[in-house]
Amino acid sequence: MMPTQPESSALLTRLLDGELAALARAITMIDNELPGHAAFLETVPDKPRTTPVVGFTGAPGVGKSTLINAYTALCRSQDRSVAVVSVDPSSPISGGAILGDRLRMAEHAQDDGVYIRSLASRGHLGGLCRNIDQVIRIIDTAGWDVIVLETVGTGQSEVEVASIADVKVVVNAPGMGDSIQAMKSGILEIADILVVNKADLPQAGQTSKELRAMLRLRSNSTATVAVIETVATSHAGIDELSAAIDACRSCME
Ligand SMILES: Nc1nc2c(ncn2[C@@H]2O[C@H](COP(=O)(O)OP(=O)(O)OP(=O)(O)O)[C@@H](O)[C@H]2O)c(=O)[nH]1
Ligand SMILES: [Mg+2]
Repeated sequence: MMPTQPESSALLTRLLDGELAALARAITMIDNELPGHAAFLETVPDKPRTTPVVGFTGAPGVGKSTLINAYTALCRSQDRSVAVVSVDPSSPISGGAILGDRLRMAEHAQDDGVYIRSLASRGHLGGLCRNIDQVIRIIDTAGWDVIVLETVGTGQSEVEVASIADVKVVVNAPGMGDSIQAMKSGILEIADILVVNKADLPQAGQTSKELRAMLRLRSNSTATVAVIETVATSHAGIDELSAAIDACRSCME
């Protein structure tokens, strides 16, 4: 059923009041293009976004969700609210992955200052990109302090999704030729910050060296890209990562 104009503005009022259920409802409407989503979006004030979007992308299993969990904990210790949006490219079969993300973020489950949402990409890149813009606009309108976007960086489409972020963190893990994989899919090209997660593993130093060597080969960029080693499971290196993210943000302002 089409929501009427008063229904749309009631949803907006609840959203502006910070009601989590209203945020969830609005995102579901937009993500699924439910009847009335366009009418609702028309009621949303058209103003420049003020909430920064920090994107974490990288190959499956490098530790993006664990890293986001640790970064979220740091933001919360600074009293910043965090909305996490995970875009899952393989969603029809990955209920398990989403469940896993929830487990990794479980320490924030009781915290009203953390909102976690998984979105399916359903293989429709254009639709996804259009909708994710609107999802981000809604979270910004709702007044969150930080938006974190998790995408699996395995192909060009995910690179495009990641490009929406103001600060792009590309996550790598030691061994497995991940850095080569990253370069092939073009994610190194968009990185503002390179993370070598799982720095507790023996080959981490080698992976950092390889990434720094690759950065030196890039001819089309003068910007310096930080390479930061982290152990997401023990929150090691997260202060440094957060400082690098903040430095990127202040460069943009
Ligand atoms: N040894 C070690 N393991 C880690 C570290 N960070 C994450 N892991 C483990 O790596 C596995 C994958 O972590 P996730 O955070 O789910 O990785 P992801 O990149 O979000 O995975 P997908 O969303 O499936 O692409 C989990 O078993 C984590 O516990 C780390 O710093 N060191
Ligand atoms: Mg994940």
